[in-house]
Amino acid sequence: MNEIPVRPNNLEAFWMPFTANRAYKSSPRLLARAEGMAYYTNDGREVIDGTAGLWCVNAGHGRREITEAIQRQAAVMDFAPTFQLGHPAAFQAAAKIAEHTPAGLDRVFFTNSGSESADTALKIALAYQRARGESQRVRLIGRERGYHGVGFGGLSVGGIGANRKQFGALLPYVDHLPHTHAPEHTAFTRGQPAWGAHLADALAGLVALHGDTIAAVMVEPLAGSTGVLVPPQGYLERLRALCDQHGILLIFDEVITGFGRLGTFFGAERVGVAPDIITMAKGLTNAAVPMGAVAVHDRIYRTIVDQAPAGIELFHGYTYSGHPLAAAAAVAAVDLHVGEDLPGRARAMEGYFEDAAHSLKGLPNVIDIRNMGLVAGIELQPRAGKPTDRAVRVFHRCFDAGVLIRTTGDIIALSPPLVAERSHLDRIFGTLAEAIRAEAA
Ligand code: PXG
Repeated sequence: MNEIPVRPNNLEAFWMPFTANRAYKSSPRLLARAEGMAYYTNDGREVIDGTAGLWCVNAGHGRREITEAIQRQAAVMDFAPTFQLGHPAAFQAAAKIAEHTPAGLDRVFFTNSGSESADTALKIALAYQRARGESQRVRLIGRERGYHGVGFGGLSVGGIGANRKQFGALLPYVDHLPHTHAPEHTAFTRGQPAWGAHLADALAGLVALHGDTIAAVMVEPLAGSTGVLVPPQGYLERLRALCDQHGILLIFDEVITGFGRLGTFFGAERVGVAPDIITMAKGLTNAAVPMGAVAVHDRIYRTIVDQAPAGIELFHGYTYSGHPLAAAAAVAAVDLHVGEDLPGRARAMEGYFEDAAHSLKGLPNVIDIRNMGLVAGIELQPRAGKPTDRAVRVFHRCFDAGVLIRTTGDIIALSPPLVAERSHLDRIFGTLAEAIRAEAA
């Protein structure tokens, strides 16, 4: 059997994603092993995982239930097409997911990532509008600072300038709502800020501009990778009402907020707003095998499928849609979420987590702290003329002290596995506080 190399001797061939390749390769940090709440580096150091990998290992690392399900499935059947054929695990996984989606969203399309889920959801929205005789609805609305992955659809609807600027004009017929980041009104709010519901009214402005040509609006209920933007009270409700009023589909990108992160199975439940379509990935398999999915309202499925002529109803899909290993992992992951009530654990830990996050108030350069569920954003004053530098240095200090955090711009994002105990949170926030202090010294 081939051993996994602990110390690769050639770092050049792997063009690393979203990475400063030159800086990384001149001073690499390698992870070798993971278990429970921790990673272990290739030189054997423990690093407490304050970010659930990349917001995805919600049930904690190395869950035997998931690993064994994958092993069993690999031994029985490595691959089976889901184009015109099928296999039991994919149907089982879809049915299990549908048990936890908001009422009606019980048709599940499988993808391999959050990016593919975003593009799939947008395509389904367009196909739906066309199938119901509204083929003029070709416009897709996103939001500034939204992140929906890196495919052309999700990137176009997404609103992160840095991610877009290298790639030309992107999709036509896309427009954006304003973002909801407003520390001048909401700094140090616990949970959903009272200020900002009116920002949703920008959708009415876009309807005035574009008339009945809008197919769908896609937003993250809580925006994660853009720096933890918690939805203002009433904001998502207003978006929902405007979508209903104007025949527009509402898509929630729940790639981060799905699978317990906000203390409910999906974020929709926590915020009390039901979208028409939900995209997911990450926690769906606890990240043990890549998989994404799109949960679609039955009405949309029936409109596209039942009204189509005999034959293929939706010309879309991936070789690996519902891949047996991923489907087996998803079934096991959903079972873990239910069996261990991971959303309930997150809910029970939220108060302690919130207090710990807000205990950083008053530390040097901390200009905002925001939180919801087991997500916290800690915003630092950027260093003059050197944006991101302060946060990156805090990241390195934490990593060297045995805690993994995530930074975006000068915002630190924390999203520990939902199995975190108080002692882990103490260590994560204690180490972070030290690092922020040391960086100011
Ligand atoms: N939607 C949302 C809301 C996401 O957060 C994607 C789509 C894309 O998923 P894939 O599987 O294609 O990467 C994401 C991914 C970070 C970070 O540090 C966040 C993501 C990915 C990598 C890093 O915030 N989110």
